Order: sequence, then C-alpha cells, then structure tokens
Amino acid sequence: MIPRMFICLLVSLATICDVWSEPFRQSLDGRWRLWNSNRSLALPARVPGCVHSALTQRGFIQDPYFRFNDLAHQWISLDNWTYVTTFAVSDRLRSAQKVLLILDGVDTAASVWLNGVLVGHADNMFRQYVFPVRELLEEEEEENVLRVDLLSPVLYANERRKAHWAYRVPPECPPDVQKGQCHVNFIRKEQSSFSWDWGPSFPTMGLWKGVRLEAFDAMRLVRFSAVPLRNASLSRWTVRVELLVEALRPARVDVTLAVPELSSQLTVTSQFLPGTTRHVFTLHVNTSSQVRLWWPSGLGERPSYRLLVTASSQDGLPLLHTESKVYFRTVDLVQEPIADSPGLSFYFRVNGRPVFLKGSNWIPAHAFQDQVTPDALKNLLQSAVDANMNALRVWGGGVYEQDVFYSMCDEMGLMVWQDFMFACATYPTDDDFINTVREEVIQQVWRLKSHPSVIVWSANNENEAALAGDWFHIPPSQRPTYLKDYVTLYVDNIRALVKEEDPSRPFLVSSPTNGAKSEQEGYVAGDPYDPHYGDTHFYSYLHDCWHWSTFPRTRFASEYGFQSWPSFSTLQPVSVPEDWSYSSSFSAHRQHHQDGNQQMLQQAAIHFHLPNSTDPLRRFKDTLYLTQVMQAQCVKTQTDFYRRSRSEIIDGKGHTMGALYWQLNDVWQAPSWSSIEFGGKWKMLHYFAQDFFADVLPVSFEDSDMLLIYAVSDLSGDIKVRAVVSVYTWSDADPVCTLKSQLLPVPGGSAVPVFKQPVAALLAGCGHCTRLTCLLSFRLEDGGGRQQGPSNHHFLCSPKDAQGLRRPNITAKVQESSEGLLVRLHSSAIAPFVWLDAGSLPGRFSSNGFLMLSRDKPVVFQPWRPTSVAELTTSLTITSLSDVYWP
Ligand code: BMA
Repeated sequence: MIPRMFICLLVSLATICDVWSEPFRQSLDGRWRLWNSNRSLALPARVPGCVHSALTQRGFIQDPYFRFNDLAHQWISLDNWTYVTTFAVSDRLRSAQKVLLILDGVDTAASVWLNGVLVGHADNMFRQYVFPVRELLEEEEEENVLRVDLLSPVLYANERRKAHWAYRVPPECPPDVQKGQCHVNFIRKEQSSFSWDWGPSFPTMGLWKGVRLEAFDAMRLVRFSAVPLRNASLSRWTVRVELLVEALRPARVDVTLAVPELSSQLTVTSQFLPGTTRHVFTLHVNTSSQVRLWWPSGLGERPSYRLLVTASSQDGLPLLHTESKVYFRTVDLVQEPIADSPGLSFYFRVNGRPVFLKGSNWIPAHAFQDQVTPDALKNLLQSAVDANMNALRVWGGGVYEQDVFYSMCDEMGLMVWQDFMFACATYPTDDDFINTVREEVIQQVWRLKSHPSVIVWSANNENEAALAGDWFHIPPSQRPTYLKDYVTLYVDNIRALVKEEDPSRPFLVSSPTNGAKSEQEGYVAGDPYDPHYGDTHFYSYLHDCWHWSTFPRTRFASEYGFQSWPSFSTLQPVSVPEDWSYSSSFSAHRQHHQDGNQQMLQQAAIHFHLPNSTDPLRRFKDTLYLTQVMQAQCVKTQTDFYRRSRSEIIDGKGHTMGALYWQLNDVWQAPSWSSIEFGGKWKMLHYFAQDFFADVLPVSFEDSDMLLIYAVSDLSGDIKVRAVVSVYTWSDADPVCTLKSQLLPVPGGSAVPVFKQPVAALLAGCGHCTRLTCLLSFRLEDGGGRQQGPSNHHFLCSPKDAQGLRRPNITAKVQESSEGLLVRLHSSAIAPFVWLDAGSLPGRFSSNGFLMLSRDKPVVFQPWRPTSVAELTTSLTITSLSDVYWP
C-alpha cells in the first residue's frame, strides 16, 4: 500500500528544512486502559483492538466463540466503554505548525477527548477521523490524556431508529434464528456484526485501526492514488496521479513523477494553495516502452512498476517523497446485445480479453477484526488461488478489507468485486447518514483505486432485489418513498461520487442487478434476477441439486451455494461432549439459517443414505462428513453447469461468464455455505473447487437420456482434445470398457461438446452394465494421449441405489517425501468421496474427497506447521461414503 507520508517544512519559499525532513508521526497504538460505564470493569486493552478481545485476553470473559457464549456475552455491547491512553510529546512535535490526531478506525459511535476537551465525534467505522489538536497538547514531558468514549452500538442504533419517526426502515430486526440485534442499518458498522445467517451477534466496540499524531509545518499529503489508464485510440498508457495536499501557506512546488523502468518522467511546477486541495497529474508512458500487463491468475503474469513521486520547493528542498507500485491493466464490463438472445451480455474484459470469473464470496474472517492477521488473510487468499479461483467478491455486509488484503490480491491475480457495505436492508437517507456515507465512499475509493485487483464497484448487496421482491412488505402507497431513498443513497450519492473519484472501472448499483436494464427501469428492475441481464443470486435447498435444469442459465452467477458443517476438529475446541450430536441444542444454536440443519439432511437424503451408526459420536461425525459431501457435489454440479454455459445460448439464455459461489470463508465455527472452515481447514467443497475451476475441464450432463461431455477451456490458445470415457462397475476397480471421441478443436475461452451418446446405447455396448451397476469416469486427452485438465465422473444413479458398492477398507501408510508427507492409500474396492482428515493438525492434502477408482493412490499432505510421520499417522482418519451407512 501507498505509504502516507512526508512532512517536511517549508517555512517560506526561501526555506529551510530546519527541523525535520522526514514524516513526523507519533504512534499512539499499544497499551491503553479500558473501562465500562460504571467502572466496575477496568483493564488494559491493546489498540488496535476491541472490547471483546480485551476482555478475553485479560481473562474477564471466556472465549466468545465457545458454545453459547455469544448469548452470555450480550451485555458487553449493551454497555458504553471508554478507552484511555496517556502520552507525552516532544517539544519538536508540539512546536509544529499543525498537529493532527488521526484515528484510522473507530468502531463506532464515539466522542474523542484530549486533556478533557472534546475534539470531535465519530459515527462510522469505515472512515478515518482527523482532528487538529496542537493547541490542546501539554508541554514537553507533561502527560496528555486521550480518551475515546464509545456508545453501545446496539443502543445507539436503537436511538437512531427512534429519531427516524416518520417511517420504518426495515428490516427492523434479524430473524429470531440469528439471535441478533436490531436496527443495524442505522449505524455505519459491519452489518453482519449484529448477526447474520452464518454468523454470531458480536456488535464490537473499539479502536480497530491505528491511532497517531501527525505534525507538520508546511504541508502534508492527505491522500494519494495512481491509476494507469489506456487511451485506446492513441494506443498509449498514462498514469493518473492524484495528490490531496493540506498546505498551511501558499507554495510553488516542483512535482516529479517517474516510472524509471519505462523511462517516463514528468516534472511540473504547481501552486499549492493553503487548505486542502487536489492536484492531478498525468504521466505519459514513453511510447517506445513495452508495458507489461497485469493479468488475473491463470492468464499471465503480474509485473509491477515503481512509481516515484517527489515534490520539492523551487530551491530544491525536498517536501515530499513517496513511491508506490503501479500495475497496468484495463477492465470493462461489457453489456451489449447478443445474437439469438433478448437482453444484454454481462462479462468482464481484462486487457481486451473476455474473462470468466471463477471464485467465491468473501465475508469477514473474524468477528473481531483485530484478530485477523496478515498470515490468516494470506492463507485464505492462497487457498483461493490454489483452488484455481481468479476472483472474489468482497460482500457488502462485512468490512472494506485491510490494505494488505488488496495488495495480496494484486500480487496473486485475484480480481476483486468490491461491494460498498450495505446489505439486505433499506437504509435511512437523512443528512447525517448521507454525509457520513459520502465521506466513507470518498475515503474508501481513494484508498483502493490504485489496486488493479479491484475490477468493479458495486453499491450494495441485494437491496435492489429486496425492493423489487418486496421482502419487507412495504405498503404500495409507501413504495415511492423507499424507491426514492434507494436512488438517493446508491445513485445520487454513491454512484455520483464513485464516477467522480474513480471513472477507471465499472460501477454497479447492486448485486444481483440487471445492470444497464435496471438503470433504465429507474434502478429497481421488475425482476433483478432476470437471467437475460446482469448477475444473479440463486439458492434452492430442497430441489435435487444434481438436476442442472433447476439452475438459472444466467449471464453471471455471483452467488449460489449450499450449507455444510465444519469438521469435528474445528468444532471440538468450542464445544463439550454433550454438544456432539446433530440434534443437540449446540447444533441448533450454531445454525443461523432457518431450518438449515434439516435442509442439509433432506438434500443429502435425495442421493445418499443418512448415517446410521449406533455409536452417537460416530454418527455425529459421519453426519458432518455427509453434509460436506452433499455441499461439494451440489456446488460442483452447479458450477459445472455455469462453466459449460459459457459459449451457448439456449432459449435466449446463456453466455455465462462468472461463477462465484457463496461463500469462501467462515467467521466462526458453525454450519455455513463456506468452503473453508474457520481456522483455514479446507472443506470437501474447496478440494472440489480445485478441479471444477481448473482451466481445462471436462463436464458431463444428461439431457433426456443423452449423455453429453463438454470440454471447457479458459486458456488463451486453442487446443485439440478428445473425451475418454471409462465405464466401471461399482464393484470393481478395473474399467469394463473405455470409449474415445474424435479429436476436436476447442478454441481458447470456450465450452464445446466433444462427446454425445444415448446412455442406453453406451451401457448396452458395455457388458452387463445398467444405471444401477455402473458409473462413468472421463477425461480429456490431446492428440499425443496426454491428459488435459482433471478427470471427472458421472453417476448414473444415486449412490444410495448403487448395486455392488462395498466397504472399501482403505488403509494408509505415511512416509516422508520431498513435497510433504506422502500418504499411500490402498483400497479393496471402488470408494466414492474418500475423505482424509488430519484432525487438528493444520495443513492440506494434494487431493481429497475423491472418487477412488484404483486400488492404490498417493496423496501428499502439506503441513502448515512442523509435524512428523508419527503425528500424521495418529491424527489421520479416512472415511468414504459406504463407511457412514452399513445395514
Ligand atoms: C446471500 C448473501 C448473504 C447470505 C447468503 C446466504 O443472499 O448475500 O446475505 O448470507 O445469501 O443466505
């Protein structure tokens, strides 16, 4: 991220940098004191931090995530809390012309006092607050007292609701099953912190980002951005550099911008006027330089260039020096007519090339943001890339992520669909609210717009759909009021600001939306889920998820998914033995989606026998496993469908160009739609994603008893492949027969049918196969017989009806290898959904949840901490489908 910076001094134009020429800051992070309103609790507290974290770290409360503690700890956010620190400042700092107190993140409703004087208020956790404090600071060596009084966010939101007496702003409260707090839409804080359908209610309070003093005599850089832009008609690049400068007196300043590697440099003389002013500079990249482009993961490299920015007084004294990384790429969102289809396309073009977005939705990685470490973020983002994802949507009910999140996405090639933080609600539009949102938007857009990974802004999550579908039962007579509020907030304010601050990338008003069509309809379309336009969210828990025909053939699937439970090793530290059953009150408590636990079993029962062990613990673990099998198979089927719909238009629908399933990560240990458990352990779905997001993929489906196999390719170049289909009986690890199709061309970025045969004919030609006794495994092969992409499989019946499936009695032998610990598996029979679980030993397997069609299979375990053959051997458990049910 761009360092915020410099303070040197220009005392006059003939000046001296007499006191300091480097940035002068004093951090106030570290150990503060914290107490509640009646001071019955007083304790040391770290900043950045929050009340819940401080109480936990000091042993005042038990782990908030343990069992039912979210309920037991509700009192915390019903109280008001005070953070206090004392500090001395040097004479040098105090004698600066201006000293600012800068709070990078206040959560949320607060008043800030320095030495007994009120310096200001805060009401928005997504803003930085800056207060001038020079006059309030004590002499050198004297103690200054900085105090931040935080109001209970729950009571504050309630008060704001009461003050908004003219009409309600629904939903007033979350559903009872979420055990949350009401009126979160009245407070600019993480919306899911008052509970969500996958998360607990922990309305946090605290100073969740840094606090510091910043001193200067002449000027300071408030904000900085560098956005490369491509002029297509001139075929050249420029870098638009913006500086927001606060100057105390007028100054003529020489600003130099340089990208040395591209031999591009610009020096201009600018007049910096007193006050805060914006300075925009355009650096033309030398046309003879070969600019290397930033590409999303899987499509190329991501070279960065160093942009140097310096400013100096006219007699050469340095005033400013900063540098940042610049990556060159273009992005467009293409919405244009498509042949044979009503509606408009909806896809992203990066560097002129259509890109299918493959990935998931990102939610906050922890209820207490101060506990989200760069390592934890890295592990999650690396897991996304390792599962062949190229995109994540930072969902609008959480937080704008940390700087390091976006830098890592830049480096890893993960494209970010960035929502503004509004979700599943209507919002007030009174002046206070709009004004704080406006400042939030300006700050966040400036902070993030230099990142190539951010490819689209989107103003909210599902709020267009909520109005269109009348989720909140708004009487028809009042509807115009809500529509007007919607347009006021997202269009007249957020959109207008973003267009002004960052015209370099597309903007959407909502997700899901019909995009351009919604705009024509006054921003709230009759049906924002129309598959002919924009993006869709689609959830259906009880329809058989193996039937692809139930899925919308959408232009872009930005949300879809199924729940599962995390593994036992993730639940164990936050539960006790009496909790370890699917019908325990703990299992009900952690489920925040109405009927979610039942829905998982109902969906699983369509194709699988439910666990029937008489040992209660075994049965619980088997049930956790089966929910993961169900989820993995459902999301795979749906994703396969979206990927094969890339090139086709059927009944006017298709050209799908995005599959972002709901959701990547978890906020706590509970059932949810995630593919990664809290703590980083991959669920079976995440292992499946590695395959179903592979660049080259064979996909099968049946259409009226016709078996079709498509070759899907996200590669740049064309390939030639054939499908190789092997037919197995459930009872034998050797294929009964193998069929091969013609070698066919598959252009880069397309999905092409490569195999077509009636199922009946295929089975008839293959021994005594029936739908119940046989299954198919298939792969793609090039002309030289080399496999392209992962293999895939096709069940001809539900596994619960399969004839010949036996218990495989899989054994494992662990040994050291150069890549990690090698697990040699041996099976006596075909085994579906083979699941290796290393318990609480952190790490991941090279492959997992697979269909074992051979007697022997090597799998590598990569540990995330030092371990040994002995430890993995002891921790390892192996489950396959037929282990969970045996009559
Ligand atoms: C979508 C999301 C979230 C929610 C998820 C699962 O609507 O936007 O609000 O968690 O579905 O219900």
